[in-house]
Amino acid sequence: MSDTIFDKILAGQIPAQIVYEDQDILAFKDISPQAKIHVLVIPKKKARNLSELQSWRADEVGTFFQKVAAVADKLGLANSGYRTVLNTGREGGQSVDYVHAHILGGESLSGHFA
Ligand code: DGP
Repeated sequence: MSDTIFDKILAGQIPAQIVYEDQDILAFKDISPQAKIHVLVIPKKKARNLSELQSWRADEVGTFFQKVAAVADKLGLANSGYRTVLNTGREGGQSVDYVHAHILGGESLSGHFA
């Protein structure tokens, strides 16, 4: 699997504004924010996209999604609410082939999808 920009952020080879990190995930600000708060969460165990998470153990997938929610809480979004997005593949609008959850919030988001 070739290195993506997110592999390089995870390896510390290029900078990012990290908002949270633990043994399982890294959360950092999106370089092109689509809302007042726009953070990306990646698992440290690499997968290209949501589809590939089917080959993970259920507890690994569960940990990832629990931690996405925990990052949203840490960002202060639990009460106000927020949007999570996972784009998969070309027609899904995925531009970086390293699975990542978008957390968007800090303002009222229009419509049902970004
Ligand atoms: P997606 O379209 O779902 O693959 O989203 C990829 C996101 O990654 C997009 O919103 C912009 C963001 N992004 C791309 N390159 C960088 C980067 O070098 N640093 C950061 N922090 N975000 C990036």
